[in-house]
Amino acid sequence: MATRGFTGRSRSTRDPRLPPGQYDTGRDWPVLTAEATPRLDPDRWTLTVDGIVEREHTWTWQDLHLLPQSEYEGDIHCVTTWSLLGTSFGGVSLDTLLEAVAPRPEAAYVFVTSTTGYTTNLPLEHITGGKAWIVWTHEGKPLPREHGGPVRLLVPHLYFWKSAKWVTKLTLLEHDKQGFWERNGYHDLGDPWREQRYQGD
Ligand SMILES: Nc1nc2c(c(=O)[nH]1)N[C@H]1C(S)=C(S)[C@@H](COP(=O)(O)O)O[C@H]1N2
Ligand SMILES: [Mo]
Repeated sequence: MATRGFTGRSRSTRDPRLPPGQYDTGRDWPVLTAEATPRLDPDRWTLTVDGIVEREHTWTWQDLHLLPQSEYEGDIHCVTTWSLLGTSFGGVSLDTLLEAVAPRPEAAYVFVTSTTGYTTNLPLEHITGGKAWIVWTHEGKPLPREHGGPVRLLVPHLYFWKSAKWVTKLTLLEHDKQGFWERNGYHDLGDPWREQRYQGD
């Protein structure tokens, strides 16, 4: 009886912010990097949005800071099963950048590239409508280098491998094109609430 009572209680106290199969990492934010961590000079770094757009555009670090700033407050979920709950990031909404380039109607996917060559892919509708950001602060402080500083992509409603660190280019495409982890078996969308960890999930 005691065991059943305990089981029932732990189930009912599971944090509703945790998607299935995830655990709360507490205050600890793990680092997951496939390549060597680059040392980027923000004054030489640029962000380009190109592909199927009316007018491709490149922003410098300074350009980005002149745009309306936007904050995300919420959770992030890594496919290796940790979630970091109730955290915050600051930067610009991707809606602001996409407004400037004006995606053409055929644009349906985005292929994301980091300065290191890391890549990932997302449906365009998953980075519009207040769902994705280019961020350079975490909890009000500059984004640490190992977490993608100076600048990373943040798409918190999908597994965190979509949130490319040291992002430098977003290319809008008509057809989906797999990135680094997707080619290695990870899911093309990666919705943590549907546990889309691997191709076929
Ligand atoms: N450039 C780059 N971005 C990346 C990765 C990477 O290896 N390289 N790993 C991804 C994965 S699998 C995760 S879980 C998160 C980890 O971000 P963090 O190290 O800041 O926790 O970054 C994603 N973005
Ligand atoms: Mo990850």
